[in-house]
Amino acid sequence: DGFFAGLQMRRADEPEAPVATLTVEVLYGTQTGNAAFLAEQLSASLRTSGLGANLAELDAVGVEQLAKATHVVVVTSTYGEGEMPDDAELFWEALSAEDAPRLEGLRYAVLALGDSGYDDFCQAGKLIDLRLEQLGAVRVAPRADCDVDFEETALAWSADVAAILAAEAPEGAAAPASVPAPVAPARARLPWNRRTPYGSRLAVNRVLSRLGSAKEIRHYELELGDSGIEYAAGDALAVVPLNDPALARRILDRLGLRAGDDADGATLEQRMREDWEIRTPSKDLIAAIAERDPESELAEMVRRDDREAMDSWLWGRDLLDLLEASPGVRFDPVELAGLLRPLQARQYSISSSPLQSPDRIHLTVASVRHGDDRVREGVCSTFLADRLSDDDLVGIYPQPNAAFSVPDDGETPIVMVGPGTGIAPFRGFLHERAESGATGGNWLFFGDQHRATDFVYEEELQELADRGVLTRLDLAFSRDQAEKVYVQTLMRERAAELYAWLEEGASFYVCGDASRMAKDVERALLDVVAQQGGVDADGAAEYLAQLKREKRYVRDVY
Ligand code: 2AM
Repeated sequence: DGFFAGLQMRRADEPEAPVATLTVEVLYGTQTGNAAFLAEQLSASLRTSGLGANLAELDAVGVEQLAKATHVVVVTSTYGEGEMPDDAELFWEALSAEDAPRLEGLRYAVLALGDSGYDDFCQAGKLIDLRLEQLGAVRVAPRADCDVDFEETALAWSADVAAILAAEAPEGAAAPASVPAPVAPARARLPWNRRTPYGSRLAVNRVLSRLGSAKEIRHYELELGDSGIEYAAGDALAVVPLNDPALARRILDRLGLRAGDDADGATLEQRMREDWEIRTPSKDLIAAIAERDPESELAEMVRRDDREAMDSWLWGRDLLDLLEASPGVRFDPVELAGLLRPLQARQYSISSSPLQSPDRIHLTVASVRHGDDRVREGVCSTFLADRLSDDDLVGIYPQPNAAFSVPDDGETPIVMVGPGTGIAPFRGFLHERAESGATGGNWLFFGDQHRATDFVYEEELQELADRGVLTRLDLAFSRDQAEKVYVQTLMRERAAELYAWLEEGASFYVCGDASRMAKDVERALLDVVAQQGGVDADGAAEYLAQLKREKRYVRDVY
């Protein structure tokens, strides 16, 4: 009676597991693959300790199926402003419905991944945890909320939960001590990671946008050398930046600290440069400044707990701005170390295909710079753009994104919507389809502010069109006419054709801005389906849900 029996596969080299005495459904919701990876490891640990483990995406599971299970572990990330990851949306819709079935027989635990830089930290995991409880399920272990450096918390939690579940098995499950440390498979699968990134040479750094553009979009090529890194079109690359040393020095000056002071075995300046986020203030740091400068505007907002006012005040301000607004505030090096978050690697969608560029990963990145009096710069985009000399190596590691890939079947048509730097993975897709001889149609919606300055990769796209690879190109340059024209405007104008492509089995991809563009594109898609398919809003929503289930509506949005 395997709930997902088909997924319970045993590799030939795995030892024969004893007959499982208890089966755990290990369900994940993932945006970049971290939650899937952790769920996979947990499943492996459970199996090694003699339990059954069925691994599946949340969206692959119906709530009725959940009602039949005895034990479930949910590992989910959160994306955007507290939203479910794309492969957990359908699950959440069903679980949060008023008529969701009671789950009294179910015992569960939730591991939540998130980023404490956002207000709705770990929101997806929190919601699922609470809803399962409301439906009568019994929590066997407290939820853990992991921040961006999730490894340690996640591994400790997984070991605890594996032990608790093993103890719940009626008999025969191995003692928790035998649960293997899941670190080993992590290394085997991902030889390069945040702690040990591969040092890559930046071979190309070229500006794509033309003079006069509001943006600075660059093309980068990073050498893979002897790293052994393999990648797929649609994957992401993590880049480990270094902070701007001039900014680090200004912050230290402002705090009255000396660059050469010792901070845990390194100089303060070095740690500012390599280890901590010094551009965006952490919540702890904001609270600490407010506490030491109770008369400040910031302190007033913290006291009122006014999120909106705070967000708009913080917009465009960096850590140095906060310190300058509260000039009396001082921290010693130990306090500072406690208040700054670890420097994160930044992830970029890869813009090349391994078939066309096996030895170099290409990135297409907008340099973030704003401010008049003092230019505030994006940490990693300007590290790549400005701060690397020819001898410097850049720390990188791959972040596979198997969900965002060209269809296995080359005959399947694809529709790609990627304005701005959202074009990145689709350049990779087009190269991939060209090199693999895929015959399915390739339709790209691209756009930006102005054709004259922002039409990146114009010649290359033209050439792909001439070769018959790029079957259709629809361009939305929003500011070249009085009325705004966006990618979704063109989708609506081409409704009949777009719907015909979907009906022919096309996959539909979206990449780029999550906060507005991706939402508007989804609305346009729903309208196209309703209008052309002759269905109401519910019918269109179901059509889209079906595309999602078939992995034919996939997004890489941020
Ligand atoms: P705008 O800035 O002229 O309004 C890339 O940034 C492109 O996305 C720009 O042309 C920008 O137009 C456009 N854009 C802004 N908001 C958008 C939205 N909600 N949907 C789609 N495109 C949008």
